[in-house]
Amino acid sequence: MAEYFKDVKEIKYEGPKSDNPLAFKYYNPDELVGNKTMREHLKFSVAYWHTFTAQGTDPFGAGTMIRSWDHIQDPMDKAKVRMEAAFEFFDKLGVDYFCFHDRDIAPEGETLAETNKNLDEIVKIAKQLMEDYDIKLLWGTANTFNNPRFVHGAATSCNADVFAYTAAQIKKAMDVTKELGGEGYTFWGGREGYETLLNTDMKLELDNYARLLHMAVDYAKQIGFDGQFYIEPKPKEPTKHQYDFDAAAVVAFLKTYGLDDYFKLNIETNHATLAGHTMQHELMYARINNMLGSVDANQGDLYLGWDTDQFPTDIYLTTLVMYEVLQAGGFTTGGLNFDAKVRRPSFEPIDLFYAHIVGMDSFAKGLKIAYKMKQDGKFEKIIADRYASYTEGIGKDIIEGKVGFSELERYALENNEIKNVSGRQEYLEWLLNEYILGK
Ligand code: XLS
Ligand code: NI
Ligand code: NI
Repeated sequence: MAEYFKDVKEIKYEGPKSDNPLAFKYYNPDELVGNKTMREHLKFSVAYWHTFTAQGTDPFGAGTMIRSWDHIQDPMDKAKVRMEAAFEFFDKLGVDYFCFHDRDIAPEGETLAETNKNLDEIVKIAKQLMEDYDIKLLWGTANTFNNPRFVHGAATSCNADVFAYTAAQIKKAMDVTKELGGEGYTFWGGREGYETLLNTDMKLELDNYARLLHMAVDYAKQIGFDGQFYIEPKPKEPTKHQYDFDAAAVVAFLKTYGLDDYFKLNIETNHATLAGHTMQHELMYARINNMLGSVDANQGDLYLGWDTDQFPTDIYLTTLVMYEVLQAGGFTTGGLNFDAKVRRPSFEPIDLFYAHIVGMDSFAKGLKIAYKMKQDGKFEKIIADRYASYTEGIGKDIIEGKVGFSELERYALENNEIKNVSGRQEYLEWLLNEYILGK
């Protein structure tokens, strides 16, 4: 097999003193953090679309990426070579997982039948490579947003033929995910939303979206796919409003339509930001609803209002993400998928390594800090103390449902002096800094 990333050898752990940018300073895969190794905690995954398919286009400019498969004309030949290159990359980087959309890995044909045939051919190659390199599929998904047929949405399109096509495409993507032993299957509603309510039957669109998800649940049972289903919230982009707006909207949707037993959430940092939330908020919301499934690890740009999907480098972010993940008991089926792309001017192949390495090191460091925070239990204790009033007296009665308005009125009338204590935010931010900066 040809070598595609000739300038790079296997990326190794060299420790914090190393100044080699092609080595890990913090990610030491077999190092124990608690009773799990870093590799088991973090479950890193590479996103095929950003790293291997995307060319660096933006609304104002053409692709810039230089890739060793650029010269190949035939789309199937290109898809095959790219797949081989991808596995060399996963292997050199030392990740255990990847994620893909059906259309990232194989080109569309003239008809759906031909498209499916193309996909089957590439999946066969992927399966072999997965075995050869011992790489697993974190989740698969279908791209039901790029092709012009999805102009009005996919499951939420006004056009029933598009709904049918979407179902057929997802059915196939689920087959393929199962074939590759995928640990999950993600629904990201790229165009499941609207541009204007003046032409939109919101009730029908939401009902139809739920109908499609129920069909997916039924089909999973039919074929014996036992991977985890995820919904990935995002408030907007490409549509003006997406129905899977944020974790809260998705949890409510799943409960409304009786789907909550079958889905967890795949939370992405930049989507949280677009929804006006912190990533910690989204993760916590998912966690307290037992729906924290997986993470699309990236970060946005403070000064740009769209999904820039940058590689995560912010240690405050990675620490708080891992703190939530640890609070949830760690990943089971999910992991940290780098749904992130190199900047358009970072067009050389080596930039792909630099990008993933800084992302992995940032999360490794975040994991270690978060683990210490959790072990010390200081934040948990502060929260427990803050709500102590609910563990005795009237608070306990409230929690236990022993009192109603009349009893509470009687209590309040007798209790004229209410005393509050400080929320200590600045102290807590100091405490977080203590952990981040280390002693
Ligand atoms: C786009 C989404 C997408 C999903 C997979 O913003 O993040 O990449 O993760 O369809
Ligand atoms: Ni994503
Ligand atoms: Ni995104």
